[in-house]
Amino acid sequence: RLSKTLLKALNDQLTLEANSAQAYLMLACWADDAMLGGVKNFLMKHSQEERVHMGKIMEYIQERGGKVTIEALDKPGPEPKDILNCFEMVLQQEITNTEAIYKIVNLSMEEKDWATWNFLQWLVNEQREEEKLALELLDRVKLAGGKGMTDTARFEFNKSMATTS
Ligand code: OFO
Repeated sequence: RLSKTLLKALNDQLTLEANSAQAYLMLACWADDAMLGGVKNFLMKHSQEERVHMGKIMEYIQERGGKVTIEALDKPGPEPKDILNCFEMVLQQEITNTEAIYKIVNLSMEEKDWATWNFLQWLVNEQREEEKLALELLDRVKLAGGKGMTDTARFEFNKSMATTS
């Protein structure tokens, strides 16, 4: 059985994943408005990934006999100022998610709940990948000119994002 503390932490994480999905959705809509269809595709895929994380946590809580609580979501925002700011927000969000997951990993260790610890390793690996990708993309935006990107660089970057996942 999950302890009360771990159950609460996992439910909070479930909400955080759902909020991350909302935040990616907001960024995707901003990209659409900014005529960045490739960037939008990428952000939409990531919004879905966050929903997958949410679903996995939900299944895990239920598998351990815990009660899932579905909370209201936060309004994401404000929208990014420009393409550089958009990818800075992506990286910051992933870092925040990683930190939250590490806290639950610590908790599971303290409680010697090895099943939860083991389950969380999947998320730890997932976050390592996501932070790596977010860092790479931020570098790519900077190399393409960052805030001062020319229209051509913007076009090329957007095109390359359509196939990035
Ligand atoms: Fe972006 O990964 Fe979930 O937490």
